[in-house]
Amino acid sequence: MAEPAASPYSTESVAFRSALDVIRGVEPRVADAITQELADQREMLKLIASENYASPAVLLAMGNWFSDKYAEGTVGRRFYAGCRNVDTVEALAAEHARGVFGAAHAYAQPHSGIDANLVAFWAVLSQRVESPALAKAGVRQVNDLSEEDWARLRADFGNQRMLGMSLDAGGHLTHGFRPNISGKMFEQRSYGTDPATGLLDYDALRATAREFRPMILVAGYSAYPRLVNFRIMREIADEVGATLMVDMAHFAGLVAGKVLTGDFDPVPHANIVTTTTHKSLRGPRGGLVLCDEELAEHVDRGCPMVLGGPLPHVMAAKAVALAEAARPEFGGYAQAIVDNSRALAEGLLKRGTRLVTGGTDNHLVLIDVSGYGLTGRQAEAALLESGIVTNRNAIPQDPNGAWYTSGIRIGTPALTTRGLGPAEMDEIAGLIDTVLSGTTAAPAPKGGLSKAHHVLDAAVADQVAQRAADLLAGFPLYPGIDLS
Ligand code: DSN
Repeated sequence: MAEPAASPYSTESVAFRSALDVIRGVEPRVADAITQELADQREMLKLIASENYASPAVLLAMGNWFSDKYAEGTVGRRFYAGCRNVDTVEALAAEHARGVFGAAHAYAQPHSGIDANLVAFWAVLSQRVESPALAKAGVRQVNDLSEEDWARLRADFGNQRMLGMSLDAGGHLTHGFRPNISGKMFEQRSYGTDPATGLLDYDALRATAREFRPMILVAGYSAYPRLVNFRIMREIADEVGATLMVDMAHFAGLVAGKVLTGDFDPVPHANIVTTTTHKSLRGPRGGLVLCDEELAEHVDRGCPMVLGGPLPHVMAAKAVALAEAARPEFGGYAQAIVDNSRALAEGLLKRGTRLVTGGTDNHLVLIDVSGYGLTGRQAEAALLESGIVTNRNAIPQDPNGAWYTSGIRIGTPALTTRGLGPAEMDEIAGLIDTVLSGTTAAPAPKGGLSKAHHVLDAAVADQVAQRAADLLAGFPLYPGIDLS
């Protein structure tokens, strides 16, 4: 009998082509959208600092029947029967997370970074507010409290303080700001950066902490291009009796890859660390909490405290991604992210672009586009027209506020995954400068200049977009996947 003909496609191509065929049989428009998304991502010069490209193994680990399982509870202690395989993947995700980050405890259930932060906030409240109240009342659980004690405890939950980095200095909305539930739960105060240097001002932070005496000191950022010294952060937290929580969502990949070590590795210094798994860590979209032994039992109450049922298919993908991050080559990837970020910053600086803090030590660069006479919104739109995907971002003391902004945040995790290096970063810096130099603010209808609209010669945009496409063609995205 003749051997079946070998598939002309790689294993990865066969897997994704087959999956799309199955989906196409039910709702072809979804299959088409998935196919188009790959085409779009292949053509974009993706500089969004919080995005990346997960591996085929991570993507495939998410698309299966684990999606159908309910598994409230923790490993080995579920509220549903039939969870032995979910236990396996959740335990693996936690084991890999502990190994990669050197953490005492890991909780892999949060669905996102916001959820991970909520778990952390309520773990601290459980440890520092609820547990003492239960002990004082001589009961084991909240249901056993008298109505009076329960009312007092509920008031105490809402009467605690948080100190976090200000939004315009690069902090995150979930670090106690009013539009997010964290700002409604906690009385919040912010610390910021030195107006002269743009760098974190630890002396001012210490003074604010001494005066404000927060229960939680939050460190971590989504738009600060420098390192944070977590040893100093812990000293300040200890001095004022605060729990140190670090949100490392943006730089978790740099911690996993051992680029951030010693004082700059949050895990040995913080009481509790949260992260997303999809940014520089390059896993599936999701969250993760790491903590010391004292907080472990409180963190494990995340579901049902603030989380819906865990997503076992995503926990499976987290386990795969963390296994990838444990490999020695991930260290090379993490270092290349920072090398590329520095090259991008240097390429911009030598062309006269203003950067917040004058450079970068991590995966992101924050451009002050006011030097080009633009708002962040205008710059973002002009770059998009030119095939460069970024996001606008407030800069310290931003005169244009959080909507129009004066900044553009760019980051290198995604393009580094594609294999681009410092030479390409220099060229990309040139493309960015060409677009921003060629863009002007459009006149406003009532006179003056618009903050929203811009003018850019279509020929310049087309030329840059073509060069970006040519550059990317040399670094194929998912080279093993052929859907044609
Ligand atoms: N959306 C993420 C970011 O872009 O930084 C964090 O919320």
